[in-house]
Amino acid sequence: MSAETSTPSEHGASGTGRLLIVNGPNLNLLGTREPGIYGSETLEDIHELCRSTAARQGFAVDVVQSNHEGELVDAIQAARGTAAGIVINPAAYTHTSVAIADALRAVALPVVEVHLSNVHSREEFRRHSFVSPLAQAVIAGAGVAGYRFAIELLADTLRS
Ligand code: DHK
Repeated sequence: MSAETSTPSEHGASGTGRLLIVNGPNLNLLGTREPGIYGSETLEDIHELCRSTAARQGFAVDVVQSNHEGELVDAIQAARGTAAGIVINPAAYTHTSVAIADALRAVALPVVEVHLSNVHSREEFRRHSFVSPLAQAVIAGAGVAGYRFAIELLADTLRS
């Protein structure tokens, strides 16, 4: 698993000013992985976009990417008490993981689900998401900008 933390935001270290950005399997390969579908930006480009977007909104981010379902569950569980909201691209686990959906339900934080590609224009199996029923919003097909939209939406929600 790779995880990083950005500098604390103006909301201080209480945890209320932090967002958790979760990326699932194979997203570590972005930049070289099927660029016609997933674009040419790397995971680090996405992390940087998340940091700068969140900073403009007065939030800090913790980012995690893992190819392992249990590590993603652990990261989501750990967000209870440390994050105010979650942006998640569960990648292939979107379509298979009851465990990730249950972890998101358990922490009961606002969630925005992001997909780089338009999952509804692809194979049939990508149309079902275990996460969507508990997400505040689902952004698919906007490429890396989807992460920006998701953070802006979460920040709006958390301020209101
Ligand atoms: C990423 C993946 O790795 C796929 O398994 C999903 C998602 C779609 C995306 O578009 O970001 O089906």
